[in-house]
Parts: sequence; structure tokens; C-alpha cells
Amino acid sequence: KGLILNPQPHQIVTMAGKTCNLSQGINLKDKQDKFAGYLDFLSPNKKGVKLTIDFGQKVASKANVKAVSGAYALVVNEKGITITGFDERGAFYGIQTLKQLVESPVSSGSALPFVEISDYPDLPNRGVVEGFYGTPWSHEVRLSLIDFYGKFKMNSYLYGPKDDPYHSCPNWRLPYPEKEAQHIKELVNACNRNYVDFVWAIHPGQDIKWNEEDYQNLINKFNWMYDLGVRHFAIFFDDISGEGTNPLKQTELLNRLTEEFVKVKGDVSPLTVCPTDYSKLWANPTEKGSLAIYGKTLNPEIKVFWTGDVVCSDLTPETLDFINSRIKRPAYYWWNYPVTDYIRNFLLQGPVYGLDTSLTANETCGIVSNPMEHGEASKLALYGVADYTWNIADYNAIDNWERGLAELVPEATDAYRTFAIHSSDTENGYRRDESWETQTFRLADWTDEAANALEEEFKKVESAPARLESSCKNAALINELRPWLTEFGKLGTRGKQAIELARIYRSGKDDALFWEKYIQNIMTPEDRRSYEAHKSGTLKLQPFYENAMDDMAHGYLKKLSGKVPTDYRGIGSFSSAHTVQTKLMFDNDSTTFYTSGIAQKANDWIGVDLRDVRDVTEISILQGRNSKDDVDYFDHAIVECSADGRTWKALTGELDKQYIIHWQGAPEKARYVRLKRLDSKRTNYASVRSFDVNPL
Ligand code: LOG
Repeated sequence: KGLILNPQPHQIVTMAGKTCNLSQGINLKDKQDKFAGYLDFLSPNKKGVKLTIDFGQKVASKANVKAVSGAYALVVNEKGITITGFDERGAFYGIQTLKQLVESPVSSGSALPFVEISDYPDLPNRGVVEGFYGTPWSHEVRLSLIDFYGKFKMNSYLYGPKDDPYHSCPNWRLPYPEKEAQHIKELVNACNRNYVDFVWAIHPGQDIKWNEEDYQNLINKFNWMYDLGVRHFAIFFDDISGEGTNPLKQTELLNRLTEEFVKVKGDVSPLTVCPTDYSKLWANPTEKGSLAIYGKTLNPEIKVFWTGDVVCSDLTPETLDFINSRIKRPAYYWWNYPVTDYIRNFLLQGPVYGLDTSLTANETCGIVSNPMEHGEASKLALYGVADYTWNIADYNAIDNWERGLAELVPEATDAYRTFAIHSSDTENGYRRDESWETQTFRLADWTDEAANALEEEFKKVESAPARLESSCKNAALINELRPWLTEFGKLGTRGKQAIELARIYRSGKDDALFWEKYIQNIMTPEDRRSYEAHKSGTLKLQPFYENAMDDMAHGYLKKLSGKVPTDYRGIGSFSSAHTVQTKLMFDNDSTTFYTSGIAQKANDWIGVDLRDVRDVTEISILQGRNSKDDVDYFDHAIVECSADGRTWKALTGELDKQYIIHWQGAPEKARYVRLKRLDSKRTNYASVRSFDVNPL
């Protein structure tokens, strides 16, 4: 309908055909004299349309505005425009919605449709935690993001970049130097302007002493921050070891700060804490565990973070059940998406999904996203988080993503979309769908139709960087994307050329030309290094290229030599077993490894396609990532082989907790060899450092 609003309002009724003409400007009745500075998208005129803005419980209840902070009503009719907020923040949100309406295509400049909007946030806390490792955001990026939060009705910005030395060890005890202090003041002001709570977090756990001196150090630091304007505070005890992890000491500290700092100041809001056990992965679930201790001892007003079943995980009712029943309050969800500090060579541009759409504020008091160190490129994901946290039941990840792309790069949405759709997955972290509109294939399954369609897509990939560079007006975004765009364009070219090459190969007519072009399309070690540093297309595009090139080389060599070359290929039940990662099992380098990137389950397997039925006499497998003590391996497994890939024969008995597997025996006729998981409680990733069959 051309009516684009984000987050989507809870209730919106439009009156077809009727519009309010804004071309003469607006006559502002700002009842509490707060918002004149927020209306630069309209022109003031005493004779224009009347715009009334007011807020407060009394007017709100008359206008049927829900009694929660941020709720508002916006009415456009023959009498003009009326915005009624439950509170000041609500009125501000009403203005944001009005602005989006005015800028929406449906208003075509000045003809605002008659509308009645009744709206409120589902969750009281919505926003961002700058909580990643790596280069903290620049001041400019932070300011730009704070405006973005306000625009899309997010109300919380937790400041906690791991690599800010004054947030963490060693300098948490010291005041910020003058320049940094000035920046904090400016961030607080920008947040106030956008009705965002600036929550300053401290990360003292690695070297805190549970004594009076360090308590005073903390109070001093909080007081300095208070003097810079900070009114919301958090303490993070994540990723620490030693004395600081003691949950009783942690809750004791928070309770004491609540009494002696928060309550004494009077204008400071309740504290937020990230416990050391912030994920189910290592939290002790029992009555004696730290979470139960939090539940029993921590002041009930204090909000407690939780990242879910693992560090980066989906938000589900089950994980909230687990945490809430222990901490005795609705958890504050710290969503480790789109953070890339554990995979810095990726940029996550996919849809925001994995957040259950049946949840309410009874189960979670809010959600903050932990983004990438690339702040501008994180906006696409934050556009989704803003929508979800405001209106959970109506959230649709793909719709939101399409709107987000258009909002962020209106000048070259299509090119941005092409980059984004192929730049979504993590390869071996928090797995995300990618390239879902693209069908790739192995050369054996070639059809002209499939090849032509894929070729078209590779051409779009190839041209996306130039289209974005020439049209996108957000220079800061382009600067962040550029290293990835460069590699993305090259990926487009080599994918396109692989298809052109396959046509020559398939015709079988001109071997000399085929080989000449083949050589030109091989990635040099230098190409591989730069692709590795800024990856995209890892789920489908690059694997297509790799497989096509390997298959052609294999076929060509077979044609020349008359026998099947011994190039082994990885196979298996994990989606990552179809990617180029499996090559790391055959590269004679036991420090590199294939990893499933997702939890293992019953009947999972990893194996090798020998490309032909051969006499298998010896098999050596090194499991785990780096050492024999890694947890990601099949602790109960069996080695099997097969000639046809359907019927399998066991070569070993059950292998109990064996990282290193070796089998030797009388020749077995087999094309496929695999390591299969048997019954186990394990839900770790599965990783293999090397998988040798008939080693030399
Ligand atoms: C850190 C966080 C980091 C994230 C992703 C929390 C609570 N803490 O495993 O700073 O950005 O993982 O790597 C974390 O998530 N720990």
C-alpha cells in the first residue's frame, strides 16, 4: 500500500481516499513546549494544519493510549493532527511515526492519509549493547546510531565495548581522560534527545578484589560517570575467571550499590547485570548454581542478562523458561547477533530471525542486540530488532529485511540486496540462511536453464560493488562494506567465468581453449588470502565455484590419463559438509579443520568421497579443532565404508572417546568412507582436522 512504517504499529486504521494537505505547513500546538526542535520535516505556518502534541496519564487515558512508557496515539483527520503520548517518550514516538508517514510514498509529499494509530511497545527495553571485542565504534558512528535508535523507537543503548580500557581491566578504576569524557557527555546528550537510556557498563570482574577499597573504586567511577550525565548503570561479569566469578559476591555488590548509590542519588534507574553464567552452555542448573543464587539473593529490581542456550543463539520460550525459573524474574536477552567478533572476516547482512514471535514481556523484559564493530553495516540488523521488540506478534523477518534494505540504501536498494542476500551466513558460527533465492548445482547435474539463471546472478554479484559505489549516499556505510564488496565483485566474476568455462568443457571440442581459460580462472594463493580476509557467498556461491573448478579439473585429467584421479572430496550430513571447508581435512595441515558449525546429533556423519571404487586399506582420522582435548568431536562413533553410498559396512566397533582414529585391514572395495556418530549426549560442533584414506 506504500505505507511503510518501522516498527510496525500495533493498530492502524486508514480512511480510504481522505487526506490532509500539508502543503501550507503546520500550526503547532505543543501543549508542554517540548517538541519544537523535532519537527524539521514540517514547515511552521500559523494558517497551516493544526498539529497538537500532548502527553501524560490524564490525556492519554482519554485518548485510549495504553498505560506503558512509549505508548502513543496519532490521529489525522479533518481537525488536523493529534499526537498523545502516555509519557514524553510516547509523544516523541508519535512524532517519529508522523515523520515516517509524511516521508512514506503513500503521502506523496504533502497529502497525508487520514489515519488512526494506537501504538505501544511490547517490551520495555529495546536496543543495543555495544558489547563486542574489537575496535569500539567511533564517536561519529555512535551519534549516527543513537539517532537511528530514536527514529525506530529503541530506548536502550548499553555502552560496554570490551576493548575500551576504561570500561574493563585494567583501567575501570580510573576516570576517562578529558577528550573521552567529553564524548561520553555528548553521547548522553544525544541519547536524551532521542529518548534513549544511555546505560554505562563497567567490566571489572577479571581483577576486582572483593574488598572495601575496590568497592570505593567502583563508587568513585560511577560518581565520575554520574557527573558526565550518566543515569543508568550496568555491571558485566562475562568472560572472566578467578575470584570475580563468585556469584554471592556479585549479588552482594549489586545489592549494596542499589542501596548506597542508586537509591541515594534518587534519579538513577535500577541496575543491570550480566552474570558470568550468561549462557546455558556452562551454567550450573542446580539449586547450588550461580543462577539460583542470583534468584535467591539479587534485588528483584535488577535486570539480568542471558544469551540463551549457547553464546550466539535463538530466543526461545524454552531458554527463557530455564533462566527465568532460576533468576526469578524475566531475563533481559543479550542477543549475540549480528556480532562478528568471533568471525571478523564476515559481515552479516541477512534477515533478523530466530526470535520467537509468541513471547511477551512476562517472559523477557527486553532485548538488546550485540552488533558488529561495523556500526553502519549493523543498522540493517538493528532495523529488525527494533521492529521485533516493539511488535512481536506481527514481526515478519523477510518483510522487515526488504524494508530495511530500502530504508538504508534507497538509491541502490537492488545492489545492496544482492550483496546482503549472499552475505548472511557465518560458515561456522551462528548459522544463518544465505543465498536462498539461488539454485546452485554440481556440473553432473547441469541444465542450460539452471546454468543461465546462475550466470545472471553472478553478473549481478559482479556489478553490485560499482552500483553501490556510484549511488549509495551513505559514505560511512560504503567505507565499511568496501573490503567485502571488492571480494564480492571478484567472486561474481569467477563464478560467471566458471559457467562460461563449463560450456566449453561440456562441448569437449576445444581442450586447448578450455585449459587456457581454466588457468585464468584459478584463484592464486594471493586471491585466496584476500577472499579469506573478507568473505561472502560462503554457503552457495563460492562452493559452486570450487566444486565446478574441481569437477572440471577432475574430468579433464581423467580424459587425459584414462583413469580416475585421486582427489578426495568431503561429504557428510551437515550443511557445511557441502562447502569448501571440507578441503581442510585433506590439506596435510592438521592445524586447520573442517567444522560442522552446528550442534551434532544422532546419525550425523562426516566422510570422504574417493571419486571411484578403490581398495581401501588404511584410514586415519584426527578429530577436534586443535588438540586432543577439544570438545567438538564424536565421542561415540564408528567407521564405515560403502561402494555405492547407500549400503555401508562397519570397519570398526564402537570407538569410545577417540580423537585419533586409525584403521588398517584387508582391502575393502569402497568409494565412500565415513565416521558416523553413535548414541551420545554431546551437542557440540563436530570438527575434523584430517581425514586420510590410504595415506602415502
Ligand atoms: C561476550 C561478548 C562477545 C560475544 C560474541 C557475552 C555476554 N559476552 O562469549 O562480549 O561479543 O560473546 O563473541 C561473549 O556475550 N562471550
